[in-house]
Amino acid sequence: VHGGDGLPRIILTEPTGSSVEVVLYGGQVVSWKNDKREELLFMSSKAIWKAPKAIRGGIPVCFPQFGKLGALEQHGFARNRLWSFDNDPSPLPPANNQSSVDLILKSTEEDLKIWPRSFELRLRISLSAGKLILIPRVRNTDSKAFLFTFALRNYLSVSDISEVRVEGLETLDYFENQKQKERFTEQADAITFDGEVDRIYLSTPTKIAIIDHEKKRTFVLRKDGMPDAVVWNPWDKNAKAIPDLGDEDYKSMLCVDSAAIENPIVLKPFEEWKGHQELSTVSSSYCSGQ
Ligand code: TA6
Repeated sequence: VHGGDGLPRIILTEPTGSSVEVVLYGGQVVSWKNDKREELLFMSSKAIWKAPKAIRGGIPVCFPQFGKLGALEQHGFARNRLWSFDNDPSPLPPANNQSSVDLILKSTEEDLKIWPRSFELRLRISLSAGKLILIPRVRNTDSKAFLFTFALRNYLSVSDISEVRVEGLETLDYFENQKQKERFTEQADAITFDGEVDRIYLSTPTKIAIIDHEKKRTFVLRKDGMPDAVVWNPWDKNAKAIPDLGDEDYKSMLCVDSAAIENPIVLKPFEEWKGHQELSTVSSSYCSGQ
């Protein structure tokens, strides 16, 4: 299916009426709507839907490097490459009532010049009622071991960032603004927002709740194989400096990412790493202790 912006889109639907839209550019989820047809993911009002940059919104894949921590471009190159359909996704049979698509990115000759490691990066995207599951896998197809950092960057759509609370990261250590030198410890009971936040929370629980009071909606993020969680909102000043982000867009977005950053993942030849992320939503009666 072709979207209005010209990029071909894969659309997954399920019987209750929710849907997901995926583009091969970046292997990126760009929309997730619930059964009431409300959009759950943020997409920038100034998003640019073409190379060379990643699309600002949805769920970009950061690989083989998160942030600027290595020699590669910020957040690696997987998010601005054209992925393909994966014809060999056999080890993961789809569960009942799920609609899925399997994508793959393989290193090209060009990629090998900037990151000389041959790999296969797979992403299964599955939709069921109220739930979006992403399963990334990385296979080392090289003759030597390599390591990488990784993140699924979830741009969540929120009604008003000042009214949002994140639970599940309290008392954890974190790095500030991508600087991996000094560790801080979270003191707050829950994270709230009144200015820029750009933190990598380390070794988090597998469940994080993002509570949007105004919308009476809670996102529940469950993750496996990706021990860290990045929380990012640029706030007003930084938002103005990001060309593909509307000046006011920061108010309606929050990134909470599933990530493996502090301890890079090491793969020997022929080994495969697998992660798992599940996003779901519940309405306001949700109690975070449950
Ligand atoms: O959260 C990490 C971070 O690198 C921030 O510092 C901020 O710059 C953001 O990601 C956006 O990165 P991007 O390359 O998508 O503009």
